[in-house]
Amino acid sequence: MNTKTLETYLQEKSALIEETLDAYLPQATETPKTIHEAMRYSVLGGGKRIRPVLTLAVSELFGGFEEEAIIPACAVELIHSYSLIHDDLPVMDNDDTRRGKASCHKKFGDAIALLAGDALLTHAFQLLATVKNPEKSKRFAEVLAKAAGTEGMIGGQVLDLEAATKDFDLLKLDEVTLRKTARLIEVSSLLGAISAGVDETTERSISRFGRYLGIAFQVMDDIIDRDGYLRLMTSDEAKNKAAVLIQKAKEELSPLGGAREMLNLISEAILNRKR
Ligand code: GRG
Repeated sequence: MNTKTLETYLQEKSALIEETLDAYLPQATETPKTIHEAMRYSVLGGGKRIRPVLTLAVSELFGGFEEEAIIPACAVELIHSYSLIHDDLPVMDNDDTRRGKASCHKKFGDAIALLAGDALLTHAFQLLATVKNPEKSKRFAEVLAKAAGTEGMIGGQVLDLEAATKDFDLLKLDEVTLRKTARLIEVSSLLGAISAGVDETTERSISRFGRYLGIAFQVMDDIIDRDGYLRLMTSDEAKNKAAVLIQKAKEELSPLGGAREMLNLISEAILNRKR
């Protein structure tokens, strides 16, 4: 399998994700229109879709059904999109642009952007409630809430805010990264495994795989933005840290058997990413 194949795979999965998100998001014509427009504006037509692609690719590795995995895949992308809207707000990072266009609050105002984020978070769980298998529906909601809440992304964001006013060391930065970025990427992988119905040991391996990938993803993000880890190490050292993590991620996959080629390629693409 070569880069071209990965590119085609990502294009195909992104198209499916876009189509499904489009179908499940409220129409912009539904009242109140502004909030629906803001939700659709922020979710559709942009982003690398790395998290939902991981859900689909992990499910595929274990022979899961794509039509089942696409629901948790879209739910995780809705949560990710909400976090970006809120992170761009003036009370957080105050960013004017996101995904190559005006950030949600720049286009719709702070109040609608805040509410659009809230609505996307709510909508993610509404989507999971549509899963026919009640056990899976419950597990999806449970693991996603944990990864997005104070144990994960929100907790990481708080630690990050606090770190800005305190001493910053590698241990603290690793903890922020684990919670703020890696937990959501970890759960994206785990959702695919749960969807495919794997055993507990395999779930744990896949979680570790996603966690290593998630930390590496943030390290690479910091290299691209010349921020975060680059405040504590050189770019070469950071790249080396990411490479070790990607290697560990791939090692988690190797005992699992199956056609791991695509997940290996996705892992390598994270290490080589330029955006
Ligand atoms: C809930 C306010 C709030 C924040 C949570 C996730 C987060 C913390 C903030 C978002 C900003 C940020 C830089 C997060 C780190 C994770 C990260 C690198 C996000 C960007 O993800 P990509 O590159 O974005 O996958 P696209 O646009 O491709 O989906």
